[in-house]
Amino acid sequence: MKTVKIIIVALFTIALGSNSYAQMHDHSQMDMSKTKMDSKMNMGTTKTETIKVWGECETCQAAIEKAAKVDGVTKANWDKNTKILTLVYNPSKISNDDIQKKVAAVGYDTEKYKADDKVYAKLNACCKYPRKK
Ligand SMILES: [Cu+2]
Repeated sequence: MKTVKIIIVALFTIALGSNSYAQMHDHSQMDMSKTKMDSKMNMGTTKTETIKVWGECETCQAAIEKAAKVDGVTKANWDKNTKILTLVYNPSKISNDDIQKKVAAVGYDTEKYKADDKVYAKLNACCKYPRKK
């Protein structure tokens, strides 16, 4: 057990040593490893964005979040007071526009896409938000 610990410490020392060596002598390599680390911390390539989505109540919230949470979207939270939908998604899998289209498709206007009048008409009475012009 002790030997394993020593080996781990030794490996760490080597890794840290070679890393600082690279930082001192090769700036391009340093930048590369930094970028790699940043993307790892972001779980790959996720993006956080907020969009305005018109709606009224908790029912709207559930519908909006469900519609927005498609493949590639890791987080979709809509605030009924601010009408802001916060998205965390992978832009290589889906675009902000496509997510907005999904939300509009279930009856809620987004800042870029307007829901179909027929779909809007089918919303619960409590969900009939004042529509944007
Ligand atoms: Cu509602």
